Amino acid sequence: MQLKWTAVALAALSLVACGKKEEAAAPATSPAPTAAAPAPATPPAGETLTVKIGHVAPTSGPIAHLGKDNELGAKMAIEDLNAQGVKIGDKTAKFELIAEDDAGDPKQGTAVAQKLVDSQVNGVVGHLNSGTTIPASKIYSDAGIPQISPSATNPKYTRQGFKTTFRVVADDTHLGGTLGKYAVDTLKGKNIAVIDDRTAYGQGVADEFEKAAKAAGATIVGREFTTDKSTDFNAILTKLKGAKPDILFFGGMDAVGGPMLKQVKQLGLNVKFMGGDGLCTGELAKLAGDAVGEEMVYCAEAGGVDGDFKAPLDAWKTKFKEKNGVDVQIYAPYVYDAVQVLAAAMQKAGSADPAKYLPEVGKIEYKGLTGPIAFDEKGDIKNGALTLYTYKGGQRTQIAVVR
Ligand code: ABU
Repeated sequence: MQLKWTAVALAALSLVACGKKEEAAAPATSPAPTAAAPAPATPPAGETLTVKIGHVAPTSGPIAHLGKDNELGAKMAIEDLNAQGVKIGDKTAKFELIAEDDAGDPKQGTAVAQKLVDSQVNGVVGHLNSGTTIPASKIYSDAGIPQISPSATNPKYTRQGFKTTFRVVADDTHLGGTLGKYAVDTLKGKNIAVIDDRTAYGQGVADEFEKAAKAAGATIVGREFTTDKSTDFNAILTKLKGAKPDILFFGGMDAVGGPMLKQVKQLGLNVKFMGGDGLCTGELAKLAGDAVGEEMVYCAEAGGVDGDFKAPLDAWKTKFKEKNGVDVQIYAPYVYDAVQVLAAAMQKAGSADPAKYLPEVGKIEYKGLTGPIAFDEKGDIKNGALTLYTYKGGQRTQIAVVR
C-alpha cells in the first residue's frame, strides 16, 4: 500500500510536531498581562520542566560503532529540542539525555533498564538489539514508561501485550519476508543456504527469510549457525559450499558478517551474500574489505524514505557528518525521530508524566526525518518502508525503497 499523505496533512502534522498547535491555543484561564506588570527578563525557575530521556545501545563491544551511531542521533535530537525552547503545558522543557551502554548483552540490558527506571526517566529510546530490547521492555512496562525502539526488529517486542512498547522501524517478518522474495524473484536464487547468529534478531530474521524464499520456490540447501561473537566460520562455510548454494543469507550483524564475507571469498564460495538490517551498514564495506565485491551483497534497512522526504533526510545526514565527524551508519535518524516523537506526545498531553503522555504516543501522527510516523494497535509503525541496498565501489548503494 502506498502512502497517501497529502501536502496539507503533512503541513498539519508539522504544526503538531513542533508544538505550534498548543502554543497557538493559550489556556482560557491565563490572566491577561496588565500594563503595570513588567515582563521578567528570564523565566522563573518554576517555569522550567526537566525532562529526562533515557537512551540505551551497545556503545562498547563488537557493534559499538552502531551503538554510538544511535547515541549521536539521540544527542542531536536533545540539542535541537533545547534550542527550540519546547513548551510542555505552561513550562519550558529542558531535555536531558541519560545515555547507557548495554553492550548488546541481555543481562546488562535489564540492569541498565532498571537503572533508568530508578533515575525516573520520562521516556526511553532503545535498545538497539532485539535481544536486549525485549527483556528490558518488561521493566519499562512495569514502570509505565514509554519506550520506542529505533532498531530492534524482532516482532515479539511489540507482541507482548505491553502498552508502553513502540517501534519506528519495520519488523523482521516484513524484512525477512521481503528479502526472501527478492532473493528468488529478482536475484533468481534457486539453492539457498542460511546462517544465523542465534540471537533474537539473527535467528528471527533468518527464519522469516527462509520461509519466504521457500514460498517463492527456492530450495534451502543448508542451515547453519554461529554466534554474535564468532570470528572463524570455515567449518560451516566449507559444509555449505558442498551444497552448492547460489545465495547465502546471514542473519546477524555487520561485525560478524564482515569477517564472514572475507572467509566466503577465501574459500571461493561463489554466492550472492544477503542479510537484514544488521548487516546493512556503511561499516560493512570496511569490515569485509574487497570481499564486499561489486553488487554481490544485498541487504535492507528496516525503513526508508522517498519523494519529498529524501532531501531533508540527506541534509540531516550531512549535518550529522559535519557535527560528529562520522557518517550515519544506519539508525541514527530513527533515534532522532523517536526522541522527537516522545517530545511531541508530551507537548500534546501538556505533561511529561509518563502516565499522562503515554496515550498520546499511541495516537501520534508525526512528520519525521524518516517519514510519517504513526503506530498501530501493537505499537508498530504503520505502513513501514524498507530500503534495499547493494555495495558498489566499496559504498552502500541504494537500490529501492519498498513497502
Ligand atoms: N534489527 C537489527 C539490529 C537490531 C536487532 O534487532 O537486534
